[in-house]
Amino acid sequence: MKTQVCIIGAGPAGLMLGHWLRAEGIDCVVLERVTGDYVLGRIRAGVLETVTVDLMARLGLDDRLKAEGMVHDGFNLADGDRLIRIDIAELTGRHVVVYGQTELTRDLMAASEPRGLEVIYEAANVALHEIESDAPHVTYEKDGRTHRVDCRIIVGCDGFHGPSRQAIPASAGTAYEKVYPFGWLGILADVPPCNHELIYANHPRGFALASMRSAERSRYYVDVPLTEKLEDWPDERIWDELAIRLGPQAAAHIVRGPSIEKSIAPLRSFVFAPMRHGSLLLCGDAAHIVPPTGAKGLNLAASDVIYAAQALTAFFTHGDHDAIAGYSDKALKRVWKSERFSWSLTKLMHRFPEDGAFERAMQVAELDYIASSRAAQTSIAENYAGLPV
Ligand code: RFL
Ligand code: PHB
Repeated sequence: MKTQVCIIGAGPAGLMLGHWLRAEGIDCVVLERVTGDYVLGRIRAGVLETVTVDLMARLGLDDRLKAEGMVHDGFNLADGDRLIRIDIAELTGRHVVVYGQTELTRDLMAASEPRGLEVIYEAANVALHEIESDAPHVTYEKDGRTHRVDCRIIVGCDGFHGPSRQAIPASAGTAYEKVYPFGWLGILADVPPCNHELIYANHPRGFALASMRSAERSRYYVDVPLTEKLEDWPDERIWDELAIRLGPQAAAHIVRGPSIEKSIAPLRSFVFAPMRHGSLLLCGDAAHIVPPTGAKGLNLAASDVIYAAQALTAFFTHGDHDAIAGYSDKALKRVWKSERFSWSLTKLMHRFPEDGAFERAMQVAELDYIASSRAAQTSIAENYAGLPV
């Protein structure tokens, strides 16, 4: 097969990019390792910045997002009995939208066939070749045969563990990494949320987050040591822990119910720079990971897609090589700011095992400052709502 752009990975980054390129009349194909159902089975992000909402609108795929997405004008930081509300709308004139990554991916998937975006699921052993040349190719196996895709550009949208970043020689870039000593244990349940806005809580027993997917579906998290096993966390233990960590006010409104999904996700900050090598561009989790505390992962994938799509459009329609060359610097500027925000909110809201009384005093002082300063709240609000693209 011959095409202009071969996209690896049909998560949100790969599908958003594929739809944009198709709309520009650029030929592309998307290769995905697993089935569509498997992709939809992953429960991940829940909070969309304006950048992601606007991208779905630009793609003309926001009907359900507009109808079902929940507009949130604020969120809360809890520390003991204190609840600090960050009024995003009042401080920035903006808001975020609660709409699950699963639903966003479903909307992108449903539009693929009608719009002529070719997505090949269950493509095994995807491998990248000659990425330093102007004529790279990708091979994969399906139905017992080896297939080859010849293209001009490869875009790696294949997440943290995919083959794209690994195809870049280690000497051609730098990997920046911080691994945190805990993971988030998440529970999804068909019960009404305990609060109409998100609550991020810092409690002596650890972190907790109350989030949601709809008025009838809740998503909660508690942080746990990386050594914890899922089987040691029956639903009741998670509900008990949430009731303690989220504080008495929220606990009074928690409705318990059976989990429909439960998983532990490790926390990591990671950036690979540059995000381009030869004819290969990286987008989304393939290039960077943030801890989920700022809800930035999916939104960063969206901003990468915008920069990559603009560069590829300029390249294929006007032969603009500089656009491709400039992609990484442009994307990384926004990536690093989201990395900083996610890291700082993680440090503020979690109890690290290595921390002592001094570090805890710093958290209390920072939360005091945030509670009393409009400037501090504005800074948090504008980062949470999303920095400009
Ligand atoms: P994805 O969603 O990981 O999609 C990558 C796709 O590439 C496919 N793939 C391959 N395809 C072909 N050949 C191969 N060899 C391949 N290897 C992998 C995969 O099957 C997959 O379909 O990356 P993308 O598109 O960059 O999107 C990024 C977001 O998914 C991610 O940033 C967020 O979900 C991060 N994240 C969260 N972000 C939030 O903002 N809030 C959250 O609550 C939140 N929770 C999470 C998360 C990420 C998690 N991961 C990665 C384990 C919870 C988890 C568990
Ligand atoms: C979620 O609803 O899954 C969620 C919300 C906010 C975060 C992380 C996860 O910061």
